[in-house]
Amino acid sequence: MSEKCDFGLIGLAVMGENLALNVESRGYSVAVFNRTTEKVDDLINGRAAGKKFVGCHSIEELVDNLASPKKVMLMVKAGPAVDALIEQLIPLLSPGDVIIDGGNTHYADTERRTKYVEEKGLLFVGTGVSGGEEGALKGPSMMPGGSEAAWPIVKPIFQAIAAKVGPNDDIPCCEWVGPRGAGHYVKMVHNGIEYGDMQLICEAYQMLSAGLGLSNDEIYEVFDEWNRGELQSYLIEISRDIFSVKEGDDYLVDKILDVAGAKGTGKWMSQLALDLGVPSTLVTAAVYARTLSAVKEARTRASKVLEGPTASKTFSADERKQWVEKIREALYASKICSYAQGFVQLQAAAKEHDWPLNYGDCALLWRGGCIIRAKFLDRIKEAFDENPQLENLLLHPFFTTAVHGGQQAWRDVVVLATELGLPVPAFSTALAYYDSYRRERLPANLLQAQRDYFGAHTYQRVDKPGTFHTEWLELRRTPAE
Ligand code: NBP
Repeated sequence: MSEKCDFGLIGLAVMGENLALNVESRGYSVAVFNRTTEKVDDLINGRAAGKKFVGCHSIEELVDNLASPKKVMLMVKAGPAVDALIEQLIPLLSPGDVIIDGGNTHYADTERRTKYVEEKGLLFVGTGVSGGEEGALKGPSMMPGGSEAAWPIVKPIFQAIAAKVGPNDDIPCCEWVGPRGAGHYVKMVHNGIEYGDMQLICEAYQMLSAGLGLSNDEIYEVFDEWNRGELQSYLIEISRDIFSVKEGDDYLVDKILDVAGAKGTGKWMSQLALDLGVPSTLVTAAVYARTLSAVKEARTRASKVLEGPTASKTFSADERKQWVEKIREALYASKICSYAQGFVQLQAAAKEHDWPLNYGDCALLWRGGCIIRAKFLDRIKEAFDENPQLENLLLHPFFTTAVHGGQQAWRDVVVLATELGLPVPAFSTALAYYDSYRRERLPANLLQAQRDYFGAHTYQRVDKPGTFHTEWLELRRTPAE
C-alpha cells in the first residue's frame, strides 16, 4: 500500500489485533506495530492478509505511514508502558495529531496524560473499551474522554467500529463522555457494576443449587427463562450457557476451582467510592467476595471447624418454583440498587472533577457491545433523559415500582439464605442499602453521641440549630456497683 493509512494501532495482543481488524473492516486502512515484531508479521501474513494493513517494525515507521491528522491508538498493558509509548510518540507527531489510550487505565493517569500531551501541542483521548475479544472485533462499547478537540477527529472511526443498538441497529454505543479522565472513569464504573452483576448471579446460582437443590440442567432452564424477561442480559445468557457445557458426563462448571481472579478495576471503584464518601457497597461486597474465595486453603481448614445451621430444609416442587421466582425478584431488586449506586458514584465524581457527564448517554454506551449489556439499560437511559438531575435511580417511578414489587421476595431470600447458612453478601448489602436509604432516621444519633463522648467530636440536634458538645461523664447515670 503506497497511500498513507487512516489509523495507527500499537499493541497486537488479543484486544489490539481484533480492534485493528474491526477498524479495517469498516473501510479504513490501518498501520500496526507491536513491541515483539513477530506479532506484526503474524498478523499481516495471517488474519490481515489481503486487507488494507501496513505492518510496521518501529514506531517511526508507523507514524510515517499515517495520514494527518495522525491517530495512534495504544492497546497495551495499562501503566508505565503507556507513558513510555507517549514519550516515544510525542517527538514524532505534529500539533493536531491524536494519541489514544484504549487500555484499562486508571482515570487519574488519563487526567494527568491529557494535560501533559496537550502541553506538548497534541491531543489525547483515553477511552474505555469493553466487550472482550469478540467485542473488539465485532463492535465494542467505547467510552472516550480527553481532549475535546480530538472528538471530531476520532468520532467517525470510533462510531463506525462500536456496537450498534436501537430498533434499526444504528445507534452507536460510543459517545463523547467528557474531559480528561471522564471516559476511563465511566469504564471503571462499568467494570465495577460488572463485578456486582456477576456476584449477584453467582449468589442466585448458589441459592438455586445449594439452597433449593436444583440440578445444572434445571439451572440452565431457570437462567434461560430469566433471560426472556426483565433480567435479559449478556451475563445471564452466558451463565445459562455455562450450565450446558459438559466434559463426558460431568459438567465443566463443577470442576472449576472456586477461587476468583480480579484485575483491579472493581477495587479502584471501591477505593474511589470511599474517597468520594459515596456508598458503592455492591462493588465492595463483590470485591470482598472474590477476596474471600481466594483464601481457599484457609476456608478449607475453617470448614472443618466452624459449624453452620444444623436444621436442613426440604422443598416440594411447588415451593421450589415459588422460591425460584423469589430469587429472580431478589436478583432484579439488588441489581437496581447496584446500578443506582454506580450512577450516584458517577454523579459525585463528575461534581468533584467538573465533568459535564450525560448519564443517559452512559447507560446507552453500556446498552450494547459490553459485558453488562442488558435490556434494562434502556430504562435507565429513559429515566435520565426524563430527568438529567435524577438523584437516585431508586427514586424514578419505574424503579421505585420495581423494587416495591420485589421487596418481600428479596427479604424472604435473604432470610432463607441466612437460615441455610449460605452467604449472599451482594443480595444482603443491596437490601441493607435500600433499607438505609429509605429510612429517614438511622441509628447515627447514637454514633454521634459516642464520638462526642470519647472524642469531643460534637454533634448537631434535631430540635435546634448549632454545634453541641456534652460532658457525658458528668451527666451520665453512675452504674450500680
Ligand atoms: P495485555 O494487557 O496483555 O498487553 C499486552 C500488549 O502490551 C502486547 O501487545 C505487549 O507487547 C504490549 N506491551 C507490554 Br505488556 N509492555 C509494553 C511496552 N513496555 N511497550 C510496548 N508494548 C508493550 O493485552 P490485551 O489483553 O489485549 O489488553 C490491552 C489493553 O486493553 C489492556 O490495557 C487491557 O486492560 C485492556 N482491555 C482488555 C480486555 C480484555 O478482554 N483482554 C478488555 C478491555 C480492555 P508484546 O507482545 O511485545 O509483549
